[in-house]
Amino acid sequence: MGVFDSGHGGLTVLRALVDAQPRRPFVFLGDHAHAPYGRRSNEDIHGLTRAGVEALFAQGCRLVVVACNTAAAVALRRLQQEWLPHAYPGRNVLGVLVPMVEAITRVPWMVQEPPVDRMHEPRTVGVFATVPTVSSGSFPREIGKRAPHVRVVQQACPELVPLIEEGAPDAVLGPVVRGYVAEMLERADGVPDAFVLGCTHYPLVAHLFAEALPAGAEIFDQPALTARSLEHYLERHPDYAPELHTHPAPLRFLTTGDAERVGALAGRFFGGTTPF
Ligand code: DGN
Repeated sequence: MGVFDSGHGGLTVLRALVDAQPRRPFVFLGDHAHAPYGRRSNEDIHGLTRAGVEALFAQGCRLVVVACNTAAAVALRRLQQEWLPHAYPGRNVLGVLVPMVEAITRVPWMVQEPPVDRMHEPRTVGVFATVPTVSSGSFPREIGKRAPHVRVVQQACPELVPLIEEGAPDAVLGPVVRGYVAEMLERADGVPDAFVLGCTHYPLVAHLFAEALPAGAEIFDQPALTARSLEHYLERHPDYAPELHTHPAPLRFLTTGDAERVGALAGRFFGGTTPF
């Protein structure tokens, strides 16, 4: 099974996938030569994502998880609708955004309409993400399809991905995260009921978000939710599932960038050795 990301971030998702399904073989491809996607145009993101998925198909993967919110938000729908059915029938591409949205909208208070006397106080979800993910409107659109009465407040965090990639310490990242949280709370005009860390890099600073958000805030964890959703998908579509190995399956790590430089940073995201 293939896992594609613009860079390192998807390794947080791969970690959860491997933990949940250790006997399935995974091939990871990071498009480090073109990362970060957060600074690119939609056309660029679309073309690069398609090339990455195609490279994983060429490795024999029948199913590819686009483990990048930016790529999934901007490119996935078009790839699934306009490209895949005629270019690669019998193969599929999944994202990380819909599993998250499905998990959020399964929470009972999200799916029920608020009582008539509280209609003026809609439930609110706060989404932190990259600039292209926010501009794509994918989170509000997908949440709106399933829970139309829920209000979505988005906060773009353009500085976070470059700082996390550089390995900036908490002393630098903390104030940046607090700044974005403050902007979000001001825009939300009240405290949202739940928060989404809608970027694969943010699990690395989840503790800083938890410190900056009001005590007890509910934060949805994307890697774990994606892993659960993929398990359910493979139960329903066993044709896409690669064969289970009897022991922990081999993992392969590929990059379009400089393997040595990428390998040096990747362990922090994956939480284990990553021989690129
Ligand atoms: N992996 C991207 C995401 O989840 O949005 C962040 C990195 C990037 O290329 N901007």
